[in-house]
This record gives sequence, structure tokens and C-alpha cells, in this order.
Amino acid sequence: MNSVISEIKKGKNFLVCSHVGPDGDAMASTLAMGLGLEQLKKKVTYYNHDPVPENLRFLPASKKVITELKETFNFDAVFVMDCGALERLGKKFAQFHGYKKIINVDHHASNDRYGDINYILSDAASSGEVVWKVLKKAGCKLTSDIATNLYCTLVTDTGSFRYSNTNEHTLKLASEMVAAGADPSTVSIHLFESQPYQAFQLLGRLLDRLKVSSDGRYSWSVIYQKDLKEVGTSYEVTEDFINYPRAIKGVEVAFLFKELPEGAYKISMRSKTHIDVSQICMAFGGGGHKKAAACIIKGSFDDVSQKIFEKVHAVLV
Ligand SMILES: [Mn+2]
Repeated sequence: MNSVISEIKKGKNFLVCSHVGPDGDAMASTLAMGLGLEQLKKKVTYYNHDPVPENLRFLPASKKVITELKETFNFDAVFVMDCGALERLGKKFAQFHGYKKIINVDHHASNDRYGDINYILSDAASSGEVVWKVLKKAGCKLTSDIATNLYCTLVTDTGSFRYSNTNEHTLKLASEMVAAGADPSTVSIHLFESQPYQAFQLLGRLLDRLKVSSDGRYSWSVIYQKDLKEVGTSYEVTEDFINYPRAIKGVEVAFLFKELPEGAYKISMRSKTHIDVSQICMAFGGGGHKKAAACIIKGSFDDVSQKIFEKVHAVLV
């Protein structure tokens, strides 16, 4: 922590960013960090490989996010939020060298510590929570804009305060954010009640294909590329879809297989019990948290799902 603070004090010009396909924690923790640094009179550039998803465009400062890195940029440090591995920043960042240091701010236990400085609190409910620790220590005031972003990180990563990472501290923190100006109903409407109609057409296909294992302990569904084409949407709308297999009574582990254009599947996993899905994902080069993780495997759906089910049989003994 002290080394993070001293970099903030020393530096004048920072980049803040997060992983490709940003979710509410990735994007809002980036924005909160940037707003905090600006408050400390720093020059801040906000970057993501992808444009801000439509449902997150209500977030304060989201309009500042750019999707290209100029060669002329020269940052004292890059703050990377909510990103377990550097490759997750995307190809454009991999080709960019206009910075002196990387400061890795995260809450993924599987984070591979790629930063020159790594500040990773795996007990934190969201990366936003880690960001706020840093900003508070750096002397930032909690403005309503920062609070709205931080509140969004908490709602996103706790499933609206339903998951097991929700504790007394999480709720106190959320309360602090609301006191500072975050409006829970506005955040919820944007996050959960502003879905395009196509999202539900896609969800219908997912529910049609929903399967449960013979022992009832795990469940899965799949979305194919042809679904996206026929419905006219993208994976951006599927962020909460994994909650449907997860919600079945008796299911301990849920999987959502998403076909990628290049002959591979992205598999999102959720655990409702002690089963650590990040271990399953790490076996295939992915990662995440004990209860929420993901990996990518090449091959047909039959091959990929068989590999996953073999692993899950081994852990569900
Ligand atoms: Mn997160």
C-alpha cells in the first residue's frame, strides 16, 4: 500500500484501465480510480480495449474512456483494476510501451502479480473496494461521482448483495456510498432493468438448452455464435445469464458455455458451495475467484464440455 501511495504522490500523469469486455466492477473501479486521481490534481487518461458497455454509460466519467492508445502517450504509471492477468488488457495495450510502471489493483486471488507494484486484497468484495482503500489513504474525498462508481462495483460483484462475499463490512461500505450520493435504485435500473429486448430472445435459447447432471449437482447451458447472429446481439448482454443454471435447487456448480468466433468456448463458472471453480479454470489456463471463474478451451462443444465435466466429477466427489 505505501508504495502505491508514494507512486501517486510522485507521479503526475496516469493511465487507468481494466480488462477487455469490462463488467461493472472493472469499469466502475477504473472510473473511481481516475476520478480520485484527478481530485489529487493528476492528469488522468481513462482507457479500455472495448467501448463502455451501454448499460454502464450512466456511470460518472464513463464518457472519458478512450479505446486507442497513442504512441505519444507517456505515463508515470498505469493503474490496472480488476484484471487477473496482463493479457486481459487486450492486444492494443500489449503493443503499447508509453509507461514507466504498472500498478496492479485487484481482488482476484488468482491474480498473477504482473505489476511492478501489486496491491491485491482477495477478501475485498470488489476491486472498487480496493480502489477506495487506496484513494482514502491518498487523501481523496468521497464525492457523489466516486461513490456511484464504487457502489456499482459492489452491486456487480456481490450479485446485488446476495453472494457469499457480502458481509457486514460490504454493507457498511455500500451504506457509506449511499450517504455520499450513490442512488441504489438508479444504479439497479441501469444495471438490471435496461436490457435490450434481444437479450431476452437470447436468454430464451439459453433456457431451452438448460441441462442438469443426473445427480442434480451441476447445471449448464450453451450459447452459439449463430444465436448471436440470428438474434442480432453480442455477449455483452449475457453477463447475468449464468445466474439461471446457478439458481436451480440443489445445483452446486453452474456452467455457461459461450462459443467464440475462433473455434473455442469461453466457460463461465459459478459455485454455490465450498467447491472452488477457480481451480477448475486454472487447469485450463483461466482463473478468477473461488465462486466465480472463467476459462477458454479450444474445440467443439462436445469435446470442451466433456473436459469440463470430467474435471467437475473429480471435484464433486
Ligand atoms: Mn471484480
